[in-house]
Amino acid sequence: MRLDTITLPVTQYPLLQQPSVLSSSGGRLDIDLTVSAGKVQGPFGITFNSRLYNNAYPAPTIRCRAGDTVWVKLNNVSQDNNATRESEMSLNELHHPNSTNLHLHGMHISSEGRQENVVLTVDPGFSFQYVYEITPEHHSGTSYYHPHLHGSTNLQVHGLMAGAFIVGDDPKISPQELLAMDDLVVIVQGIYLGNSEAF
Ligand SMILES: [Cu+2]
Repeated sequence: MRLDTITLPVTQYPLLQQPSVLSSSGGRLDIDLTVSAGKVQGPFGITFNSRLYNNAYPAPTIRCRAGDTVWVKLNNVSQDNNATRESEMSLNELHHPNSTNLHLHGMHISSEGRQENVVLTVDPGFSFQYVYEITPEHHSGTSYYHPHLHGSTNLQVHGLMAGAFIVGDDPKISPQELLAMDDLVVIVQGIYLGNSEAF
């Protein structure tokens, strides 16, 4: 099999842009994530309407340390759901496209109450205050956050609702060489542009 080399005109593409960063200080971070309709301008002249966190893609990077408490108020200001056929839909079929919730993918935290609770629903017009207690023993590393409401997860994640969630290295136990390095965030997402009927 022969693999052709495709040469893309590099100058047409901007350098890697970093999402904005929301960092904890003094053991605490208190932020708002607002979900609303927004326009995505992708490569190759592709533009489409989607749902975004804080009208940005990738969404802002959330940065904290082990032992922190992270308050995230999720505000859903999307339009009402189209109620058509929703009562007939099963759990994992596409339904309630503008309802959402928040999942911290890769984090080791409680799945109850106001923490990593993916059975919560935040409907359009409502807010929910998440409070994540990051244990002092939590590993450092890069995780990510995204919606996890069954029925709308696929639509929303593939519409570019995702952001990095970084637990920074512990300065007491990490080599200086690592602490001196910057974190560059790259989020790779598949974009679904199929016909989604009324949604
Ligand atoms: Cu996930």
